[in-house]
Amino acid sequence: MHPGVLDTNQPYSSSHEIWKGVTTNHGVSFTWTPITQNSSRDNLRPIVPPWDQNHTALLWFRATYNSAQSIDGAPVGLVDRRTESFAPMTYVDATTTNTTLATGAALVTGSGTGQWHLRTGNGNGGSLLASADVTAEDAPMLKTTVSVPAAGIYDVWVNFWGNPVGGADWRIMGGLATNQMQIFRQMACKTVQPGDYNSTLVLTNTSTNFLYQAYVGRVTASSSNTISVFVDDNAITVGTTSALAGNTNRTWYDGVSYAPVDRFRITGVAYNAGGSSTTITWNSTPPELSLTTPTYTVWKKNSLAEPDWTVVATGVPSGGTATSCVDTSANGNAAFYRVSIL
Ligand SMILES: [Ca+2]
Ligand SMILES: [Ca+2]
Repeated sequence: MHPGVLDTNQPYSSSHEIWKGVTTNHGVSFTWTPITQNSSRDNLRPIVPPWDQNHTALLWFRATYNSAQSIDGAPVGLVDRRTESFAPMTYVDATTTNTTLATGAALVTGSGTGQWHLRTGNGNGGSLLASADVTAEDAPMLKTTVSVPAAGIYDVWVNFWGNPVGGADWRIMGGLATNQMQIFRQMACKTVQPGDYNSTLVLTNTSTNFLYQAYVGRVTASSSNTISVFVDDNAITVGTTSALAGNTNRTWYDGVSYAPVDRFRITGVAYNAGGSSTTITWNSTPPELSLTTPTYTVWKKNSLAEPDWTVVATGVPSGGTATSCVDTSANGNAAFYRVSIL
């Protein structure tokens, strides 16, 4: 999926990017929008495996492809579920109040080797938890516990900082359980996009380092309405020696993000008596966050006993996280509506 022109939005390099092409005339022409952009590594070999009409996955790998025998890369992907709608992400800063050692012991920051350092003047909330940022070390695993608005299902991310220039390989480990820790490197993760959040975040310091997000999974919050996330540095050794590496593979842990998993559903129906119309509103996925650019069809029955649904509107594009349609045939009598994705 390449538009046939070189991407001109490249602050770091002319990396390979992935584009979405939409055709309405069987391939005579396409409208291209970027799936990836401003990448510091190449995005290669996209595939869309067969799934079903309500699910689409796009998988590829981000890599420096030196040769067929020498690749430094990571498999990444996006999953579209039409039964779910996008909800804005909430950021929670990691502090010594909501973060302890994974053992439950208090987090005591300091300058000692093997200890998390409170690095002030960077990140959100005015500080970061840093490890291996100067000297090689292995700081203990952390546990951050955040409160969510209600019991339910949430997608969860760890936010860390990275430097996309060559030679830097900042990373973090994260997971929802101590035995499910994954390594996340900035080169394979997405930079935080301000439009995805319900608050304003610090995204960069002097355009050198950037805030990244690492998806750690989906969790069902209990009735106590808390989510626990485990975080660690990634203490790696230099080559085949047992000496730990530092600096270039540092960890800067900033906080945790979550977003409720909301079902695709009608969220509001309002009858406007003066204008003899009804406004139907549903939650939707913003077009820029969708792999498939869905459009919606609104249907109506005046009685559930009627054999067929009547189309009120079709081809309605997503208006963002919420989309509305006005039924101008409303007459004040009872009506039933449904919305479908095409
Ligand atoms: Ca560690
Ligand atoms: Ca912070």
